[in-house]
Amino acid sequence: VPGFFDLRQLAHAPARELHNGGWVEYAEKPSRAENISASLGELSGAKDFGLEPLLAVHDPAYIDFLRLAYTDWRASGREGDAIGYTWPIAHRRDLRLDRIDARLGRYSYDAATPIAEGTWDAAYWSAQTALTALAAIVDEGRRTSFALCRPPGHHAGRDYCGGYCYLNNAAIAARRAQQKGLRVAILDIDYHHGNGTQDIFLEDPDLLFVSIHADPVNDYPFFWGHADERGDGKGEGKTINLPLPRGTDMSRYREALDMALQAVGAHRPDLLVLSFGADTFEDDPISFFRLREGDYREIASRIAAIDLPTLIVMEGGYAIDALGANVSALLSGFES
Ligand code: SP5
Ligand code: ZN
Repeated sequence: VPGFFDLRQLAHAPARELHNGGWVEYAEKPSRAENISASLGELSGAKDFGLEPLLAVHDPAYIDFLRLAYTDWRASGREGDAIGYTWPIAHRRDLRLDRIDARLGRYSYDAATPIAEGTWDAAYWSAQTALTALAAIVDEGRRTSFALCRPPGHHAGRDYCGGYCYLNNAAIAARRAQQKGLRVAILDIDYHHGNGTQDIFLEDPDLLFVSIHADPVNDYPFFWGHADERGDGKGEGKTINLPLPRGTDMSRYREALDMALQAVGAHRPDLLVLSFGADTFEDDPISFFRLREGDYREIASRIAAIDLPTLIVMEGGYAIDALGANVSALLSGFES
């Protein structure tokens, strides 16, 4: 499976995040990508497709916010990384305020997503990596490709960041594929619900979004990913959420995966985008499923069996020393 990664994605390195009422080390570290890259060997760099495919998913005012937030934070006399502390509740007025603290609240929904000096550059190249991996399939005829996206993307919506995500890499690639005339399904198998991706395609009748994740009754992001969220308007039925309990192992996961794959097949897509998080791993430090390294190979074999061109986009996974082995196990299931 050809893999793609750009060294500029390492520029994003926030120092800390708010967790359990105190500051802890930021879990989404640059070394995540380094561990995967070391395990996979040769990866190709990203081509530059510019801002246009990003703006096909994200609000232009949100993109401006991401580009300027760190500079404006420092210009307002602050130290460290930009992070909000006030968030509007769901039925907010669309106030376009200038103060950096207000913009951090307006364009994010949690305290896990600081904006550091290298954040914009890294997020930009992470998205370009997804687009480059898509081009390997669409323009070069590859069957499967792997985008080592970092920072990840699936929690980022049209006009918000959250959950270590700034630009929605999978959504940006999926939308570009749609614009090239392809019918697309997104299967999200990160431990956490892909709320940003769901929101972006919620009313889209042509794109199927299926997510298998920890039940948001107990786990982040709490306010999305419940089984009764099925899509809105013309997109009704094109969002499928399969929440699973903490402690889920491969026997239970397999049933959900087979249901998800049946729905993907029934959608008759030309392309599958797989949002892959290795935070379903048994030793993940912030998650509570019990998948093992060998299970990723089986998951991939089952996905490969529905026989679709597949773009794999990296999302979460925080057991850093095991990440490369888990990603390699997944990719090995697509090669056989
Ligand atoms: C892409 C992805 O997997 N995002 C997950 C975001 C989860 N954030 C909420 C959990 C915060 C736990 N932070 C613990 C840090 C320990 N160093
Ligand atoms: Zn996750």
